[in-house]
Amino acid sequence: ERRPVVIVGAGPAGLAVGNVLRAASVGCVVLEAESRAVVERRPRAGVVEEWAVRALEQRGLGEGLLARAQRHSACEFRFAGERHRLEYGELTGRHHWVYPQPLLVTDLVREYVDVRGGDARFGVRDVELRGLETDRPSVSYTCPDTGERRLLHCDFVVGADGARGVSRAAVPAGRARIARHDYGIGWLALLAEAPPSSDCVVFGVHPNGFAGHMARSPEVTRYYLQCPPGDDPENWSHDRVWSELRLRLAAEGAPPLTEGRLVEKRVLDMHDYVVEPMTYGRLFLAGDAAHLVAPIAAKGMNLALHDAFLLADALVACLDAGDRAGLDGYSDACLRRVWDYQEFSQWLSEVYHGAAAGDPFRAGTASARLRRPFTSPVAAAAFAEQYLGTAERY
Ligand code: RFL
Repeated sequence: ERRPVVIVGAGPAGLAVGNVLRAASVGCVVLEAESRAVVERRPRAGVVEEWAVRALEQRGLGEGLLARAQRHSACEFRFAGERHRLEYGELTGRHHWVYPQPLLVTDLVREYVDVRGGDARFGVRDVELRGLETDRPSVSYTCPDTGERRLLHCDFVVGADGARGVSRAAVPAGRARIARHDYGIGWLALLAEAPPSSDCVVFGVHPNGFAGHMARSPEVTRYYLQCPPGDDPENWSHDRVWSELRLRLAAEGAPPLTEGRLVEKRVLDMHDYVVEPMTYGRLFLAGDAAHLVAPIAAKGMNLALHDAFLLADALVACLDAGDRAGLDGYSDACLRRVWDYQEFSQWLSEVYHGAAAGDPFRAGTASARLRRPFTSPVAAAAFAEQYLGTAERY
């Protein structure tokens, strides 16, 4: 079998690429290790930046999001028993959209498979990439039902198989640099069957550690609690979680938290990596396969979409018109935004975690950093711009 483009991974990155290629009538196939049902249900991100909303809309992929997402225009920091609200919508004229990742992925799968007639093969195993440095790369995999081995010849491979995929590993050592950063902290990521307890995202900065509150839907709220890296989620009983959330998110005049059953409870070890360049021969990495950004500033899915749209346009230009400029500039263009977002996450991490670092000097500087946007309008505007992501390209 032959297809111009093989896409490995049906997450936001792979599906966005597939949709744009289908709209341009470029032949492609998406190979996904999980079933369609699993991919459509995996809870993760929920914050989409305005430029990404516009980019989805321009590609005919924003209908579900625009109909159902909540538009947010402010966030709130709580520290020293006080509430400080940052109206980023007023400061920049731009917003965040809260739309759970499973809903976006469901929209993208439906559009790709059911509307645009795209070829997606779910449940495939043992994906292997070959000949990436030649003009005739190929991808092989095992079929879920028959156990038969299949081979796909192609012109380009899109490695969009996330942090634990095989694409990144197909780049030989010495052909790409992997820059890593470990925050040395954990976050207990929680999903509660409880309505949000605020109309906006809330960040609690407390000597016991960071706590976060993020609406996901009228019925479900995501919470985070800073914890030691590698901590066992079983150490966090229902009562311990809610009493720690109440403590770390306490502030004068704050409405009480609405408790609910915890339907997800996992510890994330907060770390980042960046693969440079994001290409190797005819392999183009996109999304978490190329760069992981700890969920400190809710950037990961946005970066995945940014890569995907750049890459899809570049592939169409190359395959339709023989124009390679987009593919040649792909890695540099993505990495500018990637490093910008990594830097902001690192900056914000100190705001969140400095108070609990056990070091009075760090606690002092973190507190100064935290207060600055609430005392200087210029600092507030700078924060808002980075929090929302630059609108530069879309
Ligand atoms: P994905 O979504 O991981 O999709 C990769 C797909 O590839 C499949 N796969 C394979 N398929 C075939 N063969 C193989 N060998 C394969 N190996 C893997 C996988 O099954 C999967 O379907 O990567 P993609 O598309 O790059 O998208 C990245 C985003 O999912 C990720 O950055 C975000 O979820 C990060 N993130 C957040 N990002 C935001 O922008 N805003 C947020 O609010 C936000 N919150 C979060 C997050 C990530 C979290 N976790 C779980 C780390 C909150 C959490 C808790």
